[in-house]
Amino acid sequence: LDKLYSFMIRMRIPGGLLTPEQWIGAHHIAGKYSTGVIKITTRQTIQLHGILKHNVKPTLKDFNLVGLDSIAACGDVNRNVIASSHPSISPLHAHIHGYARKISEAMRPKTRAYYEVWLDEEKLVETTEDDPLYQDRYMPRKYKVAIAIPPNNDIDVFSNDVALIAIIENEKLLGFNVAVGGGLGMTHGNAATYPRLATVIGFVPEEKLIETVYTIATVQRDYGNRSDRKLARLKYTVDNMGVEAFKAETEKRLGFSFEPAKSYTFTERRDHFGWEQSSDGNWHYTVFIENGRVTDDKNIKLKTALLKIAKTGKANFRFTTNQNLTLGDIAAEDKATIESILTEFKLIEHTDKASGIRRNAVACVALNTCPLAMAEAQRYLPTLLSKIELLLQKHNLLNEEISIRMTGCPNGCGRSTLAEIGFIGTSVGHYNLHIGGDRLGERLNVKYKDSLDEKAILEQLDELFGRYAANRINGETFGDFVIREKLVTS
Ligand code: SRM
Ligand code: SF4
Repeated sequence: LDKLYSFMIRMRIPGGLLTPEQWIGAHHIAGKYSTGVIKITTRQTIQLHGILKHNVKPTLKDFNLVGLDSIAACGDVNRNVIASSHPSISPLHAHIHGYARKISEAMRPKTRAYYEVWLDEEKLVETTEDDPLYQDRYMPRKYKVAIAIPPNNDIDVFSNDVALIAIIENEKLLGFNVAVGGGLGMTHGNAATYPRLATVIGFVPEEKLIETVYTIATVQRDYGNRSDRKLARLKYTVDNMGVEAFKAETEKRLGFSFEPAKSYTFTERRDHFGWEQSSDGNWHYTVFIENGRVTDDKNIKLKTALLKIAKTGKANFRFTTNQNLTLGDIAAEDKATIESILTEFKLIEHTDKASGIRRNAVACVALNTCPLAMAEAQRYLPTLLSKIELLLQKHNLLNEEISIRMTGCPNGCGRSTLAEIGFIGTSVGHYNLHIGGDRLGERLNVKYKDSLDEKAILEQLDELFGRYAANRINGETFGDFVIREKLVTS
C-alpha cells in the first residue's frame, strides 16, 4: 500500500490575469480535485492544496484545457513574473503589464517534459533538448522578476531578483530602470543569510528590456553559488561580485551599457479597493480577500459570488501580490450587473468594513501545509489583528493604515521584512517582532524583539502605539516614527 501523498499545485499566471472562462475552470478544478480553496498567492497567481497523487495529472490536464500551466511555478527557474496590477494606474498599464507575459515566455524552460509527463504528449525524438538559458543546469536557485509602474509599488518591486521600474514621461513609455539583487529569505541563526532590496543599476530603453533581463539571468546562472543553496540567490552573487562588477559583466554580455537611472517616485504601496475607473472608461472593483483564500464560509459566500461574476463573462480576474482580487476591465454598461452581484453576496460590505490594517495585511500560508513553517500565519493573523485593532482604537490610531505582515518562518513569503510591523515565526506561538519598514517598500524593517508570544506581542505594541500616538510628527507613519525615535536602526 502506498502512502496517501497529497500535493500543492501552483499555476504560472504572468501578471496575474485570468479571463472569466479561466476562473470558471479554476473554480471547478479546485472543487473536483483539491480542498476546494483557491489560494491567491503573493506572486499574483493561484495554488490549490490537497491534491492526491492520482489526481495530479487530471488536475494539470484540466488546467491545460483552459490554457493554464504550472511550468516554472516552482524550482530553480524564472518564477511567475509579477506586474503592477491595477489598470487605472496608467493609460500604458496594458502595454507595460504585457511584458510580464513576454518575459515569462522568454525565460520559460524549453523542455517538453511537462507536456510529455502530465499531458501525454508523444515523445518525438530521443535527443537532449537545447535550452540556451538553462542549458544542462538550470539556475542556481529560484529567480524572480517584477515590473512596477510608479507611483504605486503595490508589488514590492525591490524584493525581487530583478526589479523593473517603468519610466513614463509625457504619457510615453521611455523604458525601465533596472535593479538587481532583491530577495527576502534568511535563516534564523545564520548571519550569512539576509533579506536585501534590489539595487538600481541603470536604465534601458523599452526595446532592450527582454534581452537585458535574460542576460542578467545568464550572469546569475554562471556566477551564482552552486555549492550552498542558502547562499545561491542573485542577491548573494551581486554582493560577492560587487554591484559594479556584476553590472560590468552584464554589460559585457549585452554589448551595450546601461544608461544612468532615470528619476521616479513611489508615493504608495497598496491595492485600490472598491470601484475605480481607468482612462479607457472601463471599471475595476478590488475585493478584499483575507490572506487570498477564496472559499465559502459561514460569513461570506466568496467563491460562489466570484463564480457568478465569472459566468457573466463581463469581468477579468486580476490578482494582486497582496493576495486580493480586482474584477477588472468591466465596460461601463456592465458595471451595474457586476455591482448587483457584489451587493447580493455582501462583497462590497465585506470590503468596506475591513479596517485599514486588515486590508493591508499579508500572511503566508504556513501551517498546516507548509513544510518549512515554524509557526502559524494565515490561520492566526486575522485573530491577532482583531486584538491589534483594539489597541489601535485605544490609542486613537484605528484610521492608520499601518502595514502588518506575518510569516511562519524567515523565508519571507508574505514579505514580512518589508512591513512596518513584521512577525516572523520562530516556534509554534512565537514570533520575532520586526519594526521600521516604510510604507512604500523602500526600506526593510529591523528585528526589535525575539520570539514573543501573543501576550508579549500585545504588550510591546501597546507601548509602541502609545509612544507613536503621543510623539509622532504630523502625518508620520509608524515605520518612520520608530526609525526617527531610534527604536531600531535601519
Ligand atoms: Fe515562498 C518556499 C509559499 C512567495 C520566499 N514558499 C515556499 C514553499 C514552497 C515551501 C517549500 O519550499 O516547501 C511554500 C509553500 C507553502 C504552501 O503550503 O503552500 C511557499 N511563497 C509561498 C506563497 C504561496 C505564500 C503565500 O501565502 O502567498 C507565495 C507563492 C509565490 C508564487 O505564487 O510563486 C510565496 N516566497 C514568496 C515570496 C514573495 C515573493 O515572491 O514576492 C518570497 C520572498 C521573496 C524571495 O523569494 O526572496 C518567498 N519561499 C521563499 C523561500 C526563501 C527563498 C530564499 O531564497 O531565501 C522559500 C524556501 C526555499 O526556497 O528554500 C519558499
Ligand atoms: Fe512557509 Fe515560511 Fe514561506 Fe510561510 S514564509 S509559506 S512558513 S516557507
